[in-house]
Order: sequence, then structure tokens, then C-alpha cells
Amino acid sequence: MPRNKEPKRETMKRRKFVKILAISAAGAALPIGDFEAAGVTGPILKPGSMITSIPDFYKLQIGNVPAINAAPTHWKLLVTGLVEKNQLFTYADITSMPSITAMRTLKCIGDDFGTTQMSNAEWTGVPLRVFLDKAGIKPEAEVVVFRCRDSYHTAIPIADAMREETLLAYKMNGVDLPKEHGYPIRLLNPGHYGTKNPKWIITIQLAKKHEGYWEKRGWDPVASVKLATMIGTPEKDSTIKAGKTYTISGAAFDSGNHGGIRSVEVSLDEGKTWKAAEIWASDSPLAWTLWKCTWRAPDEEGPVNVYARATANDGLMQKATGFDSAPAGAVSYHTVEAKVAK
Ligand SMILES: Nc1nc2c(c(=O)[nH]1)N[C@H]1C(S)=C(S)[C@@H](COP(=O)(O)O)O[C@H]1N2
Ligand SMILES: [Mo]
Repeated sequence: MPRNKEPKRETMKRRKFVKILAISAAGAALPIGDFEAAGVTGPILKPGSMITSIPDFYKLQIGNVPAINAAPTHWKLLVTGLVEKNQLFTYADITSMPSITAMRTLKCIGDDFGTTQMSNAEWTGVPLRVFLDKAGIKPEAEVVVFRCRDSYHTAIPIADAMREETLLAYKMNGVDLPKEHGYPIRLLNPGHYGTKNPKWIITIQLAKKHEGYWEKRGWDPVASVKLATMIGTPEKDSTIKAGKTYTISGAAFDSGNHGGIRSVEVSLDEGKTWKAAEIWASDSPLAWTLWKCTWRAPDEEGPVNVYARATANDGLMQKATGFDSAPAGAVSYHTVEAKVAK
């Protein structure tokens, strides 16, 4: 997709992004599909496990997935720009360095309701700062720019780049990074939405400033993850059996920006009263927190509106306002309309 060819009006820019998201997510968004067939009253949790399998992990990019051959004759990672000395690393150089394996959740900034474009995996990689230290950052440098094979580009501040949790990842759930998720290497940048986690990196360039692909189109250059929770069950428009006990479940996430998730609450009366959910799985604040709670569906048929909100360890609680994700990520709590039927 050519750069600088986008309409300059802000609304156009935003609409375009959301549209791309909808198309790209279509295949990956609802892998279950047969929720009713599985029996809506059963103890089916969604997400049902901390780790999202690779086929279920959301996928999002501006164009086609590039296929990179990581042999040294085809691909080497270049670290350049405002550095003391340019550096080149082969795939074998990178994979033979001391590595870190950790869970990280990725979430897209454009996901209005925090429902489909959030997934968690276990990644293996090398801290980005190892590469930057080898090159030597010149004092006038302020950002680290990532240039990718699909022509995507984005930058992060040096302070974020030097965090020990900021990784250049080459494995996902124990296998070589799949081509859809950035083979041979991608960035995992804690605290930041997907836009700041570039895939298919070919060049890392130290610079004074940089305006990234999505920032040119109106999206927040900081892209700090907002406190959010999503309801996985029930799914929108699903049917819950009258009089049966039903498990409401989902995932909450702040990417560590508010100290992690303290609690999640659910409301079935449009936010008048809230009931605490059980946290049933969690890792570090850089991975999502899974929650569930049981609810006895009424005997009478009718619509039901499920609300869920999260509270972070720093005391921040999600508010009902601001359903739009643009330009800096959605802050509202998630609501799902379902129905109770005999
Ligand atoms: N090279 C490249 N990296 C990219 C993108 C892209 O279009 N090209 N999209 C970003 C966005 S908007 C998101 S949400 C995440 C999605 O990562 P995933 O496809 O592995 O889930 O990739 C990010 N990294
Ligand atoms: Mo995204």
C-alpha cells in the first residue's frame, strides 16, 4: 500500500483503518462459530486458556503477508541511523543469543469494543537493547524506527526500546514465528497497542523523530494500551437457556500501564448493580487476565444486556463513556446483547 496517498481528512483516515480491521479480522474473529451447538448453558469459557493457539490468534496488517527467506543471503537485520557503528545480524546470530521466553498479549488500537483483536501467546526473543547497545546510540537520537518488508513503518521512544521486556521475538508458542505474525522477527513492545509491535522487520534505524504509518492516518503516536476488558461468553446475539446457570467469561488487560488487573465486575441490569467475577487465570500484567462468573438466567424469556468492567491495581476503573477506539484506543467497558429463551 503506497504511503502518503491517503486522504488527509481525519474521518476518512479513521474509517479506513476500521474497515481494514473488519476485513482482516473476519477470518480469525470467530473461530468457534458453533457456540450454540456446543450448548450455551455449559461451562464454556472464552478465552478458554491463557495461550491463544496460532490459528486462533488475531492477524492484522496493512497489505499482503510477505514471505521472507531468513537465509543470510536474503535477510539480515540492519541497525543503522544515529548509531556509532552500523550493525548487521543474521537470523542465526539472533537465535543463538541468550533469549527470554514470556507471555505477551497483543491488542489492536482500532478495536472499538475490545472483543476480537486481542490474543495472548508465549514468545521467545532477545531484548532489543542488546542490538542497540552493540550499535551504540548517538546522543542526538530520540526514537527507534522499524522498517518492515511490507512497507509498514513505526517508531518508539528510546526509553521504551531500552526496557528489558522489549523483545525482538523469533518464536511464538514454541515454534518459529509464523509468517502471518512477522517471520523472521517482530517487536514485542509492552504497554503499547499492536501498531507499535511491528512484524517482518528488516531495518532498525535510530533517528531524531519519525511519523509512523498509522500516525500519518490520524492514530495516536504513543498508542499506550488502555485498561480494557472483553466479554467472551455470551457472544453477541447468542441464546441463553431460561432458568439455567450460565458462565459469563472474558479477558481483561492493561499491559502493565496501571499495574495490572485488580478485579473485574459484571452487571446484568445496565450498570445499576455490579457483581465481582472470579479471576481464574493470570500471568504478568503483560498478559491478559481471565475471569468468569456464574449467573442464573431468569425463567422468563427476554433480552439481556451483559456489561463487564475492570479495575486496575492503581485504582483506575473503566467508565461507561467513549465507545469509539479512535484515535487512541477504546476506554469504555464492553457490553453484549444476548437473549434468554426457553
Ligand atoms: N509490518 C507490519 N507490522 C505490523 C502491522 C503491519 O501492518 N505491518 N500491523 C500492526 C497492527 S495494527 C497490529 S494490531 C499487529 C497485529 O499483530 P498480529 O497480526 O501478529 O496479531 O501487528 C502490527 N504490526
Ligand atoms: Mo492494530
